[in-house]
Amino acid sequence: MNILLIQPENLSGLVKDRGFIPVALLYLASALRDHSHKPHILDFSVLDIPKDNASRIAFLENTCNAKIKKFGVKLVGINCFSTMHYPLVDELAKFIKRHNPAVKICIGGAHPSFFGEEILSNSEYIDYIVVGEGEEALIGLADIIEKGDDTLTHEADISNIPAIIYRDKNREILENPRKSYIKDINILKMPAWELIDLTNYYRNKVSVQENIHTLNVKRIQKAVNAQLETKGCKMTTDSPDFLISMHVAKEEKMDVRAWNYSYGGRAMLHGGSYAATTQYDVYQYEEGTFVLDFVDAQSRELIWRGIAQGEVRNYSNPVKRNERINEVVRNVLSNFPPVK
Ligand code: B12
Repeated sequence: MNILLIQPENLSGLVKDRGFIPVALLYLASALRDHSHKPHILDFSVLDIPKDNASRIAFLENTCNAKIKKFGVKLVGINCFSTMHYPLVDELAKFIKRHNPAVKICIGGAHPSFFGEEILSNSEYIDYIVVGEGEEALIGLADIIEKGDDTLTHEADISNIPAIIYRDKNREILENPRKSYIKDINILKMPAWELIDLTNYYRNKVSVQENIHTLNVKRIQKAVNAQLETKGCKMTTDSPDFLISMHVAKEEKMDVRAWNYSYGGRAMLHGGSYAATTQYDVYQYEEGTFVLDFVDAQSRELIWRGIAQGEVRNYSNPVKRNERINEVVRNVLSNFPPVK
């Protein structure tokens, strides 16, 4: 059965960055898939939500409804990450029910795990709450809904689902106890990463793999720019000769797709033209590796690469850290430009 899993938009005023990896939904999706269901993820945290309220509501409604219609969805699961997310979750449930009254809505996450009963007492739109780990409960619910809505009124079926809060046919709120927590998390399937586009979650265009403090990225860029200026290259947005992509690997043995710009590597534009050399695709780097790739602006071929290993560390003293960054960058760029 097709199931739509939704992460609400970002908390306004709290979160400036776009995109929170919907870890819970990815785990739930892989569990559902393992039981022959077809999950789809709709992550509003990576979408550009219109600011004006009427347009915002229309956008949320239309986006949900289009997915529900496209996949013939009968069950929607919404992640309620925190208490602050709850108004967004209830609002989404309302928008969905307004156009799809037969669609069942289930929510889970930190807030509903503690306030499930209150939520069902007050919300007209939410049908089920899952308390705590949601894999088994959501699969159980999906299996029942797939058989047809009527079976939901059969208490025998639903009472077998652990850790779920629901209304019976008299609209009385019932809570099934949790049997136990998942004792061996290794039984869980890997999150269904392929259901999202990871590039949507990069921070400030620095990839998840490059995971380094934004300020350090800025310092390194500044140092690179200063070095390149001494070599006669000027930053430009107008017909550049080459692009630069920077990668910093903090953890051991990290794959870095070195110059695929669609991965959002931070590109800076400079003037000056250089000969092409060999092209690389995937690398493994040890902790603290700092890589600067120069890519031909036209052909997108790698023309030069500078690597420093074990050089990127956390310095508590900002002056020392800046000196170190400048030194590392100077060393890396000492052989640039390559001899034609
Ligand atoms: C990692 C984490 C973060 C990361 C999130 C990384 C990411 N995903 O991108 C960061 C650091 C960014 C973060 C930020 C915040 N966090 Co935080 N975070 C956590 C933490 C430690 C783990 C959450 C997690 O990913 N767990 C792993 C997944 C697999 O488990 P899960 O989310 O619980 O999901 C399972 C179940 O809940 C359930 N489930 C979840 N959703 C759904 C949906 C359906 C349909 C179903 C059926 C089941 C279900 O099934 C899932 C799989 O078993 C929790 C504490 C904790 N130990 O849970 C706090 C926690 C969730 N965070 C909390 C808070 C408050 C925040 C912030 C609001 C803090 C702030 N003021 O900025 C922000 C909000 C971020 C946002 N999204 O807007 C609180 C929420 C408490 C509350 N009642 O509000 C928690 C509980 C910490 C705490 N004890 O205070 N957080």
